[in-house]
Amino acid sequence: MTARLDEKLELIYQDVLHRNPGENEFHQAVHEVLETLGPVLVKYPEFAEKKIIQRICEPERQIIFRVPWQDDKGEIHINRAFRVEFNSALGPYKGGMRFHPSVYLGIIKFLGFEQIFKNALTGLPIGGGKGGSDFDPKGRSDDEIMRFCQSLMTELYRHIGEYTDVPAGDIGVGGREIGYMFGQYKRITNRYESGVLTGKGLDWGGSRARTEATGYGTVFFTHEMLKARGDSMEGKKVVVSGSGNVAIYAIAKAHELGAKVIACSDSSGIIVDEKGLDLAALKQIKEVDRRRLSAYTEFHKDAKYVKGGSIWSIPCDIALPCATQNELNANDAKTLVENGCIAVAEGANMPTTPEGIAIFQQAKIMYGPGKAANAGGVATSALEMQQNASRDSWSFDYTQKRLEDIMIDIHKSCYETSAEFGSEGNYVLGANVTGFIKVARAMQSMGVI
Ligand code: NDP
Ligand code: 2IT
Repeated sequence: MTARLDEKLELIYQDVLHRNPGENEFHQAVHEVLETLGPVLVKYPEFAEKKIIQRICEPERQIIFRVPWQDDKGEIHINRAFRVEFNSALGPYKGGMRFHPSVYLGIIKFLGFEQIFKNALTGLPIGGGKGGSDFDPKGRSDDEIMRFCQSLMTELYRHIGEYTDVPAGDIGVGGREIGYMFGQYKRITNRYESGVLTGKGLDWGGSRARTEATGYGTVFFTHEMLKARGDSMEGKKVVVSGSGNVAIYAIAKAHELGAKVIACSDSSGIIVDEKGLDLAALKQIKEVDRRRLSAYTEFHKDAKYVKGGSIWSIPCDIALPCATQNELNANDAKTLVENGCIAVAEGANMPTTPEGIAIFQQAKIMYGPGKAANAGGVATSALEMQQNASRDSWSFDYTQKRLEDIMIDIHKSCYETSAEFGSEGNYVLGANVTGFIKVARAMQSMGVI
């Protein structure tokens, strides 16, 4: 970790380390928030008195369970799944499910912790939670995915509900998986409870613009950062990491706003297309055919595929990390700054290492942390819950406008908070402090629970 904590916060952090051994990503996420809370405790000593931070750092409930399933050959597999119900001060636990072989408790806890503050920033009534499994969906058939989702939901159903905990997608979990999980939930409970999951299909309770929301929201946020400095997305050269749900719709919106995205990636390699990435080809490869990104060169012979390497060595004006945690380190940050990058906004959760963040901040380039910049996904999930509760279905344009307004508001409140606490333009402080104060006030009102 880079910055030092003041004494009181260091004690809290040491306790978190002690109580959660080996959970490095969780430690990192907690440290990053604590680094910015010093001035908040000076202004609001009652939060320290009521031990709000200690309570926020301890999940309300952590569920770990076995998921047995059979592959197409009849072989039995055993995975482990998690749901961490972190904080329900502002509403039912809300956050995605991640299916990736790297998943363990520490990853789910870092994601759940971040989710508390992100969800608070949306201004909508949602608490923070996250779940997932170490299941690897790569190379699995549709039937295998279905059996896995059904087995997972056979345990998870008893812990979730429209007023309790509302899962959604994340890495490895999209519309297909939400469909299989919703089907099993409905079958077990005998309830058509639309609001129990978000990211549903448009024919059965899903919200228009939810698929696009995270990527679109990240670009709306980037645009706001630029506008605050009299600039815009128009004509900017952009690099986006990843090529999944978030990356694809970040690319789409960046193009719509007049920027040119020249590169994206997956965990195997990088595609560089100096003409600007072809969105239709990307969607065909990733969403329809579910292939690897290297297939892009079949569509564009002049595009370059680079196996491995860092995407951040490609010169750009704007960098949008949209793949995974800690994918952008100090060297990458240095290279980006040296190459003239003016803005970084995180579509992914915690993609920049603490050392990378310090370099962006020292260079005084615009840096929008994931909690703020990728909040459009969960915000639109909350809009899906609103539509479900009122048995309504909104148009794409109306939903997108609500999303855009929410991102504008998040940018504004982060900016204003950064100025109020003497660090104008520091969106890390702005996002953490704005989110924290909201949750802390609600917790204080509800007593010691
Ligand atoms: P997808 O599964 O759709 O796509 C993930 C992309 O990131 C893929 O291109 C994948 O490549 C790449 N990736 C994943 N893990 C790694 C890794 N270890 N190293 C390199 N590349 C990797 O997920 P999403 O697009 O939904 O999620 C991307 C990020 O955005 C995550 O951090 C997620 O938490 C965050 N996020 C998602 C939201 C949503 O609504 N979906 C909302 C807010 C944040 P490969 O195929 O090779 O694995
Ligand atoms: O990290 C995130 O905010 C998500 N994966 C989306 C969560 C949600 O409930 O839509």
